[in-house]
Amino acid sequence: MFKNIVALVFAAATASASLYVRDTGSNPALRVEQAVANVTGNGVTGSFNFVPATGQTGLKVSINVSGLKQGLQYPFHIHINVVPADGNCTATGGHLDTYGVKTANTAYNCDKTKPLTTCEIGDLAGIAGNLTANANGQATLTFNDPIITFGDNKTTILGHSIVVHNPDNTRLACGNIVGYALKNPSTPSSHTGSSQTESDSDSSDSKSSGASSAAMSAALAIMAAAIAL
Ligand SMILES: [Cu+2]
Repeated sequence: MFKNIVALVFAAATASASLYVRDTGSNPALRVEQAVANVTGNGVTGSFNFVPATGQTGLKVSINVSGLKQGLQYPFHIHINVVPADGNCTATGGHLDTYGVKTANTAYNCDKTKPLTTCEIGDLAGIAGNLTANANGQATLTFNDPIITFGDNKTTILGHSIVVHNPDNTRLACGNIVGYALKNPSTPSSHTGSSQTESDSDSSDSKSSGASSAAMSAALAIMAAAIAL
């Protein structure tokens, strides 16, 4: 069992570059497992990494942005439109607000304890707080957002973009959110539910799928690290 996990983790590590395909849904057999937005603009660069949150709804967001000024507050959001080829952050339009929270509340005040009813879906800084840079001009932040997903039409982050704003709210840097799927999904149970129809077989199925999950997690971590570099 542990030998298998170790072997799978090594396989995942060496094959991670080819394990993933950039995909946002044209092939239903490919399911997005993580998404990344690399933001650039005005000397600022950064990465926003999204993976399913553990043990709760939504996604875990890991942010690392460089080129900021120490101590200042930088808001950041999911904006509706993609960044065009010329990199113009203004072209990304407004914040993702599928449920119309902002238009319904004349005095908008995102309360992170009630995100669904008081926050625009795209108001990530409203839920997690603004980015604040250290002495090296770098800001890191990790949080769970309970609303956003890779799947549901109303809550998906795919097909949108990330914008980091200056403290005065002008647009500083931006990048598109790109989904990544496993190229060869190897465990049918997570896609077809076959583990339920085969429940009278012994427990070896669940063990092997657990090993695959461990390998997948390792591959995702490696992928995230590779993208962050
Ligand atoms: Cu914004």
